[in-house]
Amino acid sequence: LAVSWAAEDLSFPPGFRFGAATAAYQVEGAWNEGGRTECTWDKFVHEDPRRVADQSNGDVACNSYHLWKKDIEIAEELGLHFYRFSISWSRILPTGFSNQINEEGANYYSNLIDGLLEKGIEPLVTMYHWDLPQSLQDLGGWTNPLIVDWFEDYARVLYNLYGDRIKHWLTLNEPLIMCDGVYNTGVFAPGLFSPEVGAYYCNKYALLAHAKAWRLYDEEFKPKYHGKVSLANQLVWFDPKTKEDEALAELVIENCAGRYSHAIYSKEGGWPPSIEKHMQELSKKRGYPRSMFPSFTQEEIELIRGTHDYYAFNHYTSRIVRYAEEGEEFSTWPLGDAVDLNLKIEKGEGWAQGASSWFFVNPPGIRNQLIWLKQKYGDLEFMITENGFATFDGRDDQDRIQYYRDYLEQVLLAIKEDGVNVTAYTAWTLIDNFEWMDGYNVKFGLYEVDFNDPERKRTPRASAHYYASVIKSHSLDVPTTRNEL
Ligand code: GBH
Repeated sequence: LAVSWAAEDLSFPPGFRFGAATAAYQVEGAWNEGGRTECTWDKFVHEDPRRVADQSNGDVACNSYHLWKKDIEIAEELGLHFYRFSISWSRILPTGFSNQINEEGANYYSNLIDGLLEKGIEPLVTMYHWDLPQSLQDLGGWTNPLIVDWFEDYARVLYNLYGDRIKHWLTLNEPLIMCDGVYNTGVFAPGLFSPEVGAYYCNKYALLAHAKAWRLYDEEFKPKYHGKVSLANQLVWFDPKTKEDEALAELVIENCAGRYSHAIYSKEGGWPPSIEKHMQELSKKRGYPRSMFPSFTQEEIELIRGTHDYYAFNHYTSRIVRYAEEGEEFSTWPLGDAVDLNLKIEKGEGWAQGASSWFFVNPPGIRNQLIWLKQKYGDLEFMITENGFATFDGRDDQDRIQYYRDYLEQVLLAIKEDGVNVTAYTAWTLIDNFEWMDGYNVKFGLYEVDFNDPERKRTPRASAHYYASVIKSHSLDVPTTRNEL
């Protein structure tokens, strides 16, 4: 894999595009306004506020439901080419099902889309960013095979409402977190813990739901709207500690990236063979009569295979993988239960840490990830749909600027030295928002939000000025020290 060096030519290819992202539950607020019904995150945080570090919730958040025009102003000020936001399922479909469309909710997104287009900013839509209607969760949510149809119905509603104006869709944000993150840890909504079964059933139905939504667009909407549909994977990069650990690191990468990609992007389709085999053996060992990891039928393999128009992924951090030494306690897989692999997952030496416990800085990770994906799945179009840095308070965020600079440089190297076709980069996030279990303690925003102010005033950080100048010059050849918009 790549050795990292400094890029000489710091300009981005002419068509390369820059954006920023948010997600509905993290910014909108208005949780019970305008016909929106309860989602899993509402219930999760209301039921027991201690689930969130500062006992906060997304009831008001950035109040973007009312302040969306401010968000568009910010996007314009930054010079964004596109703005990625997500749609709240229960704002559009109060029953969770498509029998009833909430007009007020539908209008909210329609106005947001039109407002962005008026400013020449492309709206990029995520259909699902973890806020499942509670009504569907009560029926089993992502472990119920019927979710595949419910999601397809929801997707149809969205294509009908907005398909004329949306050119890039993402079906699911980070199925790894939706499934492994939820069921293997119990710390994400809906707070269920089922590492041996829940995570893997969710994994299967998430892929099928994506595939159905993709095929629906491809058959009925693409001919008239010519848009592209994908899903946004969460990819953590893993380096082997030594040469002896290489095969182990590869297995861990397959468990993180492959389990949500192989079925869609590989030529043969289906689960990554190494993972399927491992899970079969493990299931046997644990006394299950069949694999905990549900298999696909041939028909399902064909349904999922090839359901992409581009490869989208979110990336923040890396880890080092090695075999555990004798007597040492094993690590779990990323976001997983201990699956009887004698491995250790650690941070690398000298890696800086961001404000989140999981956040370690390793810029070459994003380049290695891109190279791996290209080698594995071919010369696809890649869009980075999230990347950004976690801090605590403060507006002079030089460490965030450094993170953006160094990660973007590695993206440039992947494009120029490794020939990876990366066409877009998305900063997480436009404005500080509800950072899930970290509440409002941890900040990812280019703009600071004052959560004590009823107006939720948004103020640019130093990194906002930096990102704006990168976009404007279409290059990293800009000063990293504070400069004005
Ligand atoms: C993204 O998730 C989300 O899409 C976004 O909503 C969120 O605000 C943003 O990132 C910042 O957190 O290194 O193996 O311990 C990221 C979800 C979950 C990614 C925990 C890293 C740790 C995995 N993160 N995960 S590991």
